[in-house]
Amino acid sequence: MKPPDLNEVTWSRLHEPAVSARVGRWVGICFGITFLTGLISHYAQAGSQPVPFPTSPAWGYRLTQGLHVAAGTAAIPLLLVKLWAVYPRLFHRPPRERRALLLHVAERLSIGVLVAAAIFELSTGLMNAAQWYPWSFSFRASHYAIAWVAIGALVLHIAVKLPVIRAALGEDVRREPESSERSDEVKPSVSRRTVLTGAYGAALLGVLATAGGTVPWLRRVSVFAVRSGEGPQGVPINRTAQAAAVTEADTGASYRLVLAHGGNEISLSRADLEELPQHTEDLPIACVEGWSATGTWSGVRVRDLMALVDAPADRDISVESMQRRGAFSRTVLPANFAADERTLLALGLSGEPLTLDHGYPCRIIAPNRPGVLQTKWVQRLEVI
Ligand SMILES: Nc1nc2c(c(=O)[nH]1)N[C@H]1C(S)=C(S)[C@@H](COP(=O)(O)O)O[C@H]1N2
Ligand SMILES: [Mo]
Repeated sequence: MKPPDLNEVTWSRLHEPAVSARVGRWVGICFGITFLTGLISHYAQAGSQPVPFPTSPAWGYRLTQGLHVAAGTAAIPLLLVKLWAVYPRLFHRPPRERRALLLHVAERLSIGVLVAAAIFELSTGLMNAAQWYPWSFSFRASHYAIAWVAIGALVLHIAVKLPVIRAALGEDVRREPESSERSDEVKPSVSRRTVLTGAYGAALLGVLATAGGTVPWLRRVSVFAVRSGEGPQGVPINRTAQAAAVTEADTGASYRLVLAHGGNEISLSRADLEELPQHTEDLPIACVEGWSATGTWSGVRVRDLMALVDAPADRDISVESMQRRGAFSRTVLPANFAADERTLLALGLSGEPLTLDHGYPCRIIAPNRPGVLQTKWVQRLEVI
């Protein structure tokens, strides 16, 4: 008995390169943006940087990380439509001839790697933004490593498919052909334009959802934004004091900030900090999750504080939180951040003392610094 010809089972013009190359082009653009902005974010968070991450412009990380999450979110529906557009090819019969077969297997393997890496990146990124960690591996290390796999496989894929992509993009998808050259065509119930418009529309929704975490007027329509953009003193809270196990007792009258440099050590109460020269800066909190918000912070310059223990200006500072556990309980403030006059140990936000959830008695706020490193509930600053 003759087996059914799988090549022809689900063929329709919706599954032709004219559609998949168009959606694929946007998947590629989104992955390019997420890759480059991801490298920036990874570098900004690296423990040691051969070239210091710049402190200006203050809104730089806010922009790059906003783009990262927006492009990644937009890529989710685009990738799904792209996979749907090409899936009938999975059922194509492999060629018989040895050399052709080898090439076919190599192509399938590389596409398998690309698809797996792309799905891994988009799903872990989305889950990280939603603060859902059903895994035990380090998000940052694995998201970063697999990004290289995804981008490498993507570049290879584009290179191999370039002739097909070129021809497909040259085709006019607005005009539906009256009849196909193929007699076996399954007549699709929607047009190619509808499929493409749907894909782009869904991607745009993803961008709006992300932007809603940053742009105030968008918040009301961004039902998918992971943070509402609202919080005490006009800035959202990421981790609350309760979640970080920081109590009112820790932050009460017995609270002391320790400044240390070699053998020099002094401790200051919150009242002592209020006696020091105060400065006010408008700076954003820009979270890796993509949302950001500008606050009007007031407090003491970190460089003024470190001068109290005769610290040289060209040294990294270790920032220790009262939070005892977790990756962000201790961070490093690179020398150029510590020296920048906009870098504050903030005591207040919006003209009021910080709320406990925003880091009372004091927190770090520095320009162009990833939100995760804007350490709250600071208890010790030490020259490294
Ligand atoms: N000690 C400590 N500081 C922290 C965090 C934390 O978990 N622990 N979260 C960081 C993250 S991820 C962000 S985005 C900002 C958010 O600051 P906010 O809650 O005041 O908006 O605080 C940062 N500071
Ligand atoms: Mo964050």
